[in-house]
Amino acid sequence: MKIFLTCILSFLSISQGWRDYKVRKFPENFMFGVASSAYQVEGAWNEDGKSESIWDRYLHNHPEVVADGTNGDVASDSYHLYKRDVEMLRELGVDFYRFSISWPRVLPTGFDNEINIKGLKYYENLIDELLKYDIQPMVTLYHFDLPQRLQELGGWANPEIINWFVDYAKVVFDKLGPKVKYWITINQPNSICIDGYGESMMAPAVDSKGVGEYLCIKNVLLAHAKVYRLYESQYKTKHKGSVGISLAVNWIDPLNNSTENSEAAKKAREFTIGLYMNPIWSTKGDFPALVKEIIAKKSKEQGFPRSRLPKLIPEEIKLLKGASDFLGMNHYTTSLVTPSTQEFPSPSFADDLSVDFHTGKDWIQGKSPWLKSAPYGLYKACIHVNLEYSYPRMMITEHGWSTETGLQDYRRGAVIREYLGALLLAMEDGTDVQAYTAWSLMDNVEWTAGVSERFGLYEVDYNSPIKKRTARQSALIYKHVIESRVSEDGWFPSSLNISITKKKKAPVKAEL
Ligand code: PNW
Repeated sequence: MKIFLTCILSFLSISQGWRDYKVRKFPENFMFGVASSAYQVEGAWNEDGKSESIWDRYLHNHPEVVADGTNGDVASDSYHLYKRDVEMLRELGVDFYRFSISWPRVLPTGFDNEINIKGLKYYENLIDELLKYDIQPMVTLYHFDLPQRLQELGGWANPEIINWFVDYAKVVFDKLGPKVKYWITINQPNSICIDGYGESMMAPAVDSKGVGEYLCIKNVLLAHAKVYRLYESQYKTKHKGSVGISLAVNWIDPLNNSTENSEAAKKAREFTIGLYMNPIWSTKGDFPALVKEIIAKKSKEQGFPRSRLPKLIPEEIKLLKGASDFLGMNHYTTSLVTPSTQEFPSPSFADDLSVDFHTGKDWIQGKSPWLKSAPYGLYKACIHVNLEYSYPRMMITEHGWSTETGLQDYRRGAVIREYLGALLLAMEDGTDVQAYTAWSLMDNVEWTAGVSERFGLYEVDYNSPIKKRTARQSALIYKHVIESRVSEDGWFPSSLNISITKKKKAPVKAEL
């Protein structure tokens, strides 16, 4: 009888694309962490010698762009309350804490001619407090808060920023390097460049649509690569750390399997993932051929003398290729696309991309308009990256869910567990993932959404003078996951129906 049932079940699982039921566990050396970023939690925007960042300037001058008029002047006040933050990390039992360094806190002029010792000391104190409790720091050098002084010189659109970023990284590596094993150079180039220089959704809100985004992307990637090479040649042997970059790798599927929609999805993946991954992880290097072709063609039609996407010269291609010890994957959501029927401003990134985004029928909606839960998307994103880029080492450096205020956040806990379930399946199928990071440790200033969208495992009471932090239900769920190393035992990707056709390397164990 038992054998009979097993046969039926396996038949069902194969025919439905389901996986066998078993408890899947994260390996012992897998690391669980949580993340935050300087502007979003620190506050103390002008204390102890810190200078103005582009976010200070933007939200001071334009409070109207923020949903609830808040800004990061005080935020969660982590600059003063970091010991409480470490207490929370200990409660959760995380292996590491991903936080970012504020460039204008460390180098008030933006340059390394003047080092703000007090600013550096803050990060040293935080790191010491973490290490005291055996929590590894994972340090992001740049999470959106450029010194305003450098913006006045063009910010990420000026190629000189590559040198400025290297100078800044040197200061940080010299001071904090011996204590840090995991470095992220830059967080989400797409937010910096597309949203900051095209769509005006993020600081510096420079509207240079169709041109500035691509200058920025090239400079961001080269700045990352130069800092990677700096660490590799001057610090790696003595500090024994690794350096990666965090990219937004959301999943994109066609709305249905029509040829046009499938092509639109492929194009959208090249514009949102390939544009950043190709130069570092593809065997050929360079920007994706399809992206180069589309932008060159449109630029010509628009009367530009050359492509708006700058070229990468052979030395740059060489510098970029392989310039990362791991891929930091920030994964939040999935979208379905069709070729666009809209008129976009021309030139613009949106026009170059020309797809319309849709959402799946039964996908649950987060508080943020762009956020829907579709755990299978994380699985597919991992498999895509494996097949396109030969199984890179990865860390999930962000994944999270937004809600209203309130401690009963059942959905956040459920979403984290479901996504971890998907991750376990991707790992079973050969994905080399070393870490998962929940965004975020606590509520924080969600850029122009202010504090109207809460991402925290801990709620922050912004009205309380001590910015009281209280564990939400999801904090307890995540703590349990970390302790047991088991996620949603019963999570099956029932909506998953893909076949792995291109196998490049051995570790694929199971096929769907
Ligand atoms: C990330 N999307 O941004 C950032 O790294 C964080 O600073 C931010 O607070 C967090 O995720 C939540 O938003 C994203 O549209 C912004 O898919 C947009 C998307 C994803 C991540």
